[in-house]
Amino acid sequence: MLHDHSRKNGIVLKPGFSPLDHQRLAPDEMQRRAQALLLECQRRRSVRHFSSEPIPASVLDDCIRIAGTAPSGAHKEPWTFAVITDPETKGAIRKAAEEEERENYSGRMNEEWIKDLERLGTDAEKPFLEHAPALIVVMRHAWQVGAGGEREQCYYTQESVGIASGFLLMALHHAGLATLTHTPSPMGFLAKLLGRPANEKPYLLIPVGYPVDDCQVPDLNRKPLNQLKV
Ligand code: IYR
Repeated sequence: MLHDHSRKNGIVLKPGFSPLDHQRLAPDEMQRRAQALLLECQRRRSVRHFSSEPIPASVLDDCIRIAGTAPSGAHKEPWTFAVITDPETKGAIRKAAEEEERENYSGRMNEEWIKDLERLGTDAEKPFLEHAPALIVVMRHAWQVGAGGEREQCYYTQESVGIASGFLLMALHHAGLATLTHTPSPMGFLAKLLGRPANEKPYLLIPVGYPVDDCQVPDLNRKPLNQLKV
């Protein structure tokens, strides 16, 4: 019934709904924006050599806010972002990650995997975990705890947290910061070290900072459109 509904800008609104704030762009402006973002994204690379120069905390905060705009199953927002800047915790993370990685490189990863990593020049040493001024551990909420302490379901958490992580990487790059998507494996030690509640599972570890001045990255090509679009 009409009298149940509110009116805004002449539009009858369903309860609990608001008008979409959509910006309709002219085609040439659409093209200009898509091109500009493409050029920016083409410059993004995974960086493994960070300067220890500090980064502005408020920039990091805004990038985390951007990650928080990602869509999520039933809008549960099944994520938190643990930011680590203190040297002791970074040192402890490096030590624990390197212990796991030594196992990985000396047997847990098979021959094909080791061979696939050759061109990246990686090994079990992870100095960037101490050099980068900030580490962000993306935490995936397998479930959540309601106001009354009851367990609440979350949905499509892998997809949701993956999308939020993509937003975060893009935001940090756009703000002029370098990142690495690091997945020390297994990541259980992070949950323990960070003292997060049992529903939060470490998903991705992202060192953030400025690259060292003489930073080099492996020569990689990206798939052209005719292999991306099928
Ligand atoms: N986690 C290890 C190995 C590693 C695995 C993949 I897949 C990479 O793309 C890069 C590294 C490490 O961090 O060295």
